[in-house]
Amino acid sequence: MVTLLADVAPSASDPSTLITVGVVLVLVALMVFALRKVMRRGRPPEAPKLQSQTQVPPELTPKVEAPALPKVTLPPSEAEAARRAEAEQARAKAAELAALKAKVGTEAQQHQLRDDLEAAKREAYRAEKALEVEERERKKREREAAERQAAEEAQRSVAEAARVAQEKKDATQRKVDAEGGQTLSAGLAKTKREGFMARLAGLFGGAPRQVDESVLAELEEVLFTADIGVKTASALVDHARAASKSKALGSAELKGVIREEVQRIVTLKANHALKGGGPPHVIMVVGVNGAGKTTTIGKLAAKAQASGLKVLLAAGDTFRAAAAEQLDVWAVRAGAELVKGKDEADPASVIFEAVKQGIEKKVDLVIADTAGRLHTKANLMEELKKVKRVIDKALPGAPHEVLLVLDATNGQNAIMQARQFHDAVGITSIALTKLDGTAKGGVIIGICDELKVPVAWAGVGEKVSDLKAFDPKEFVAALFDD
Ligand SMILES: Nc1nc2c(ncn2[C@@H]2O[C@H](COP(=O)(O)OP(=O)(O)OP(=O)(O)O)[C@@H](O)[C@H]2O)c(=O)[nH]1
Ligand SMILES: [Mg+2]
Repeated sequence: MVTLLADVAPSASDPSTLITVGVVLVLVALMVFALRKVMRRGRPPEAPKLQSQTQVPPELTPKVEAPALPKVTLPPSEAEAARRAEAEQARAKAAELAALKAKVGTEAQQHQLRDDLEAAKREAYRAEKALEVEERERKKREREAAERQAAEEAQRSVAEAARVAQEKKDATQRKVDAEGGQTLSAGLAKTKREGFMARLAGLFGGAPRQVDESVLAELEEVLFTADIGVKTASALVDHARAASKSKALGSAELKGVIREEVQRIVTLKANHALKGGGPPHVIMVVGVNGAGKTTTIGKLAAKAQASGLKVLLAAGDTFRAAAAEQLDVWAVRAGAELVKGKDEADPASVIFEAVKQGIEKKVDLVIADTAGRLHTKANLMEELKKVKRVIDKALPGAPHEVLLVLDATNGQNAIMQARQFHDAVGITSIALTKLDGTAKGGVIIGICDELKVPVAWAGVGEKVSDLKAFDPKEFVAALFDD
């Protein structure tokens, strides 16, 4: 264009030349305008403005959607920094070319610069896209780190909550221990919540109904599937039927009738004093394997020692190698003496020796452990009879108590065991253990009804303080009262 103007300059005063120049200028202007339009149409979209290299752009910080996600800001990676530098360079180059193009005037130079500028802009666009990819990657890493931190924090909170809960539990346990272990009613909670009592409560507690044959049939159905045994169940239903015949009963009154009858059945006189026959007072402890004999002996010894009695334990379970050691642990814990024989020694002779030593040492109480045995094994029951006879030889009139330990979780089978042990050695009292872990506490009713032997002790846990003197009133209240 400069050349063109120079060419026409000499004849500038000629009006036709001036018109020609004017027309040429207008045409050139039009061409430039049209060309720019075409160029703009083919140009890539405006690249976003680049951020400074050192600052993390605010939009890169992770968007916290859930309040639990912490804010995590990571430094740009090496790749991102490199992409950013490239994008800056490309943008600077494009800006430089654009400035240069604005300055120079020849068409050839303009043409060349236009191509260079286009190339530079494309390069800047590419570099910015590459940078965006890196930035997105960083955002992703920031989000992942935030999620990790949130998960760790959640884990810490769960662990903390568990620790606090455990502390509370320990404090409650300490309180329970200080107050003398689990109560009988706490030990019967499962029986009340899940056992036949829960079904009875449904029968007594629903909409008030007149007690008729259909109510009695329901009562029968519940009691027959309970753990109290068929004999006791039918006796209770008969009793309810007789009561409803003598006087019209509502379902709430039926509860009173059953409650009273259960109270009558379980109220049998038991000796909780741990003395009375002696000196010494001798208790022989029997039962099937794992019923809780040794544990109950340990608890009884601790109780007796704490009440000022002098106790001696006889390790009459010579069948299991570890049995004497187990009893020894309890003896040490209770502060009681222990007499044990050699492994596989005759249990009768070990217990004989223990009773003799008990007399010599003037102890108040001798408790003899025996090996667990199946009530159906005749020879083993014979062995028990022999032990009993030999104790009587050591101290005429002893044993003063034969304590049968029954595992409440055995349910009705415990009644069978009780019958057979009773037939063999004449049970005087029963310790019903593991009431805390079962809904079958109703078995007490069946045992008392069928054998007329009192449940003297109730095991409601594994600790020393978890052996309770069985109180019939407390038992009935725990089951029937709201
Ligand atoms: N939860 C609970 N566990 C008990 C109770 N009484 C005893 N146990 C547990 O029952 C298990 C067996 O108790 P032992 O005293 O060894 O029973 P055993 O009748 O002497 O067993 P053998 O000597 O093998 O015939 C032990 O783990 C005791 O801790 C109780 O009242 N409640
Ligand atoms: Mg034992």
